[in-house]
Amino acid sequence: MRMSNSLDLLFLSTPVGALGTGLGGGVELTLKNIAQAMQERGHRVRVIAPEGSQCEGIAVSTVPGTLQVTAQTQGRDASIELPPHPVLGAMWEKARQQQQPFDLIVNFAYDWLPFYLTPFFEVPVAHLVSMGSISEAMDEVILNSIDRNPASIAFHTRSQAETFGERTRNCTCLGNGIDLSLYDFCETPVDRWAWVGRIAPEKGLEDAVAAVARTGVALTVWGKMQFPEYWEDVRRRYPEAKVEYGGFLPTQALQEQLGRCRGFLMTPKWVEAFGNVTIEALACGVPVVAYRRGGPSEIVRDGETGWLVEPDRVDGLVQAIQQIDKIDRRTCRRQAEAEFSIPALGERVETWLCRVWEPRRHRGHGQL
Ligand code: HBI
Repeated sequence: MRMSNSLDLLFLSTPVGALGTGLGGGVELTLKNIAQAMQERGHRVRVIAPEGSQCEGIAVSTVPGTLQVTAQTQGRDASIELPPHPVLGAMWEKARQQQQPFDLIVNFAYDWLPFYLTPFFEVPVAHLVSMGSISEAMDEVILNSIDRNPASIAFHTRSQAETFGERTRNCTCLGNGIDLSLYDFCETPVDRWAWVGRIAPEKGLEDAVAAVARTGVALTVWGKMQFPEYWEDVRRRYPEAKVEYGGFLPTQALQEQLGRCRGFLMTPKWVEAFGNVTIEALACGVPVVAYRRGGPSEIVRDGETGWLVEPDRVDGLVQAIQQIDKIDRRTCRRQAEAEFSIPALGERVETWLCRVWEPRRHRGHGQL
């Protein structure tokens, strides 16, 4: 459905890192791709993000301040904390000051403050929740927002939404999308497997290394080296595994390397909200072997574009690795084109925002 009139959209980025540094993880690519998708559909987008942020082709205004601690390292009973001079507070103060000309604000931060501030804003605020349930405090503020305005909260996948309980059952699930023109289909792979993601315990790298140690295949790991001691520990536990670290690459270089791989391993220990790297692999024609857990389990078509493995079963990973040649690489690319292109994502996001947007009702004059 195409909107008769175009929207002025204000996107608020994650406060854990500047756009383009990789510190924001998947949500950096998500914000960039949704901004691109909405601009291609004739809407106007401006982004507010931490100092140092860059996002080509998108108007970004940056604010200084102390970065927010990442929520997934805080534990379920963690209190909500704001450091001195919080960039999160500065971003939302800027949004408050600049909100008037916009039809909608879209929040990409997985933080308490944006959800709490929503009813204080004159412009409607929509939230794209970028991770599964992590803490009581975040669950509470997200579920209260759903009670107040169910249309305003969107997730990436059903399994991610379900981690917050059944009160999310009517919420929109957007999947995700990538610019497929940046990903080249590779017909003939080399004898190498790939693992891509922030190198952090919730990503379960140890299982992928255990599986390649048992199959003898070569594995390259690409992504932000967030916890070097975790990397060293995994390497020490499986000294015989043929594993190398390929660094944190920008999309262009990553897709070149990733595309040549025979298969892609996804071994998340947490419920991955989506797993952008899953569709990046498919876009290059690389079959995906993933635990049947979270986002990837709703993306991979078992036996067609990869194999789904019982969670935490390394022997299941080993079997899938040994059967990877049964998957047709062209089918992988075709699924990415059908479901995960920028236009496909744009269609889903526009439909969602239509439901949140409301014609700016004439506001009374100071009525209580
Ligand atoms: N933690 N506090 C906080 N805020 C975020 O926006 C955030 C985070 N941790 C991880 C994260 N965002 C992204 O890497 C994921 O949402 C993809």
